[in-house]
Amino acid sequence: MSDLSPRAIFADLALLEDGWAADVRIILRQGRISGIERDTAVRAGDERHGCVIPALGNLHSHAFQRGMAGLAERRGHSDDSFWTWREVMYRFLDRMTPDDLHAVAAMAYLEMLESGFARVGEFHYLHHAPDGRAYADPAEMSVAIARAAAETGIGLTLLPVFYAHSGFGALPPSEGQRRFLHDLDGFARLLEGAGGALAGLDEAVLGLAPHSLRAVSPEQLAALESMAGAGAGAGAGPIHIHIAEQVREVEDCLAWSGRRPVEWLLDHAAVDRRWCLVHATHMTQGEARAVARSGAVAGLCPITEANLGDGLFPAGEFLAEGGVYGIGSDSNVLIDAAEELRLLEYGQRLTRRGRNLLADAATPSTGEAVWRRALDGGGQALGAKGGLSIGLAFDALSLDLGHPSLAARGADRLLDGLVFAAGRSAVDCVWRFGAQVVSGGRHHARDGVVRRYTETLNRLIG
Ligand code: NGQ
Ligand code: ZN
Repeated sequence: MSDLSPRAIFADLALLEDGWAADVRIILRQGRISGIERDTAVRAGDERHGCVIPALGNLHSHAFQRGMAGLAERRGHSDDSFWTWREVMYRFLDRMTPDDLHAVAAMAYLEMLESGFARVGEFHYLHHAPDGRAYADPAEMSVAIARAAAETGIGLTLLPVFYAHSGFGALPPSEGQRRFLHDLDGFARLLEGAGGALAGLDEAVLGLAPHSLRAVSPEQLAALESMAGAGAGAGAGPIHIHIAEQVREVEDCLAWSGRRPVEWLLDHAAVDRRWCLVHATHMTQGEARAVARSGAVAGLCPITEANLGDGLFPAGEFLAEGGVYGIGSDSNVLIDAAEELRLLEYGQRLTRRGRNLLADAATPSTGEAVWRRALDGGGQALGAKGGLSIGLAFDALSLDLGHPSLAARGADRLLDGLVFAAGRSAVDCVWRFGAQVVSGGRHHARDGVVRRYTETLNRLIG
């Protein structure tokens, strides 16, 4: 809900699009930034905060998986892997109703906001009823996602997922995948309904997502590309795809086509700035260079990639070529924007045996470098640019400067403190489209959302 009369946030320190500024008045009108004054004085009626920074976009989420966080951390009879985790995940989603999805997604979105994400890219593939049949309204589950976004106030980029096969070569889908499936006509109807589901939300964006090269045939991929609208024209939403996350996926793709997944995609689709390649973990130097040059965003999900044993993204090669990345919370096993960024840098440190590998000469603070890059990449991938500048939605957070990990720090050192030491515990207030939804690190609707979430889980797995 946006307010009609202008109001101002006064920040002793703010991270604006062109860098840090002191004594800043950010003037808000109808959810957006209508003016920015620097080196100015606080005025009566201003809301004052010590340090205000832009909130991030979370470019990859499967909200329902929040409900199984921690439930797949026990050793099974055979070797555990991504693929055995996926079996647990398929069992978890088996009985979820639209109301269950709403309850679980609201919990996930609330935690995203509390950690400093103001928008989510929901890679949404749980479309049909438990028996695999379409609901009377094909977009019923998309409506549940939109309700969770409305309830928590998070910005939504909805990415309805097309899913048809269980492996390369158009293999028939498995029983566990029955709730995900469409033909192209059915998917067109879903997209139409999903567009309607977003109607009441501020600045919602509709894109689409072929699930993975495993789940779509080459012909279907081409059809989806044209459904997404041509080129950079009006209404052309983002296109997201899971790719090259697991070594087995690379091997299966090679066996099927003689090409590696990223290589195959770049040869068969017009990959450009509208695309987000989720994970893109297993790339050769040549592939990393080609993705960087395409302008597509690499959608990195460090916590989930660690949790699932995926491997490490080749950040060195990719960034050397000017590649753009953003971050996503994917399986939502733990929701914390700062911790995603910390793990991204730590993965590089552990394998390359160096430090401050994601910073550069222009931005020597690693905390600031990763925050700003994730802001830009997330905005690009979600079709909604972020940042504190005139005309953009006011999606921002303030830091708790009383937090011990931030003591005696200013400007970029605050971001190093947030990313490397404090994590989400140093987030104080969060605003989305001008509305304050979090104070003192707590979302305003927390009690009710947690209660309903707990009841839902007791029913689903209790
Ligand atoms: C998903 N998640 O669709 O939820 C996938 C697992 C698959 C991640 N890849 C299923 N992290 O890729 O087949
Ligand atoms: Zn995913």
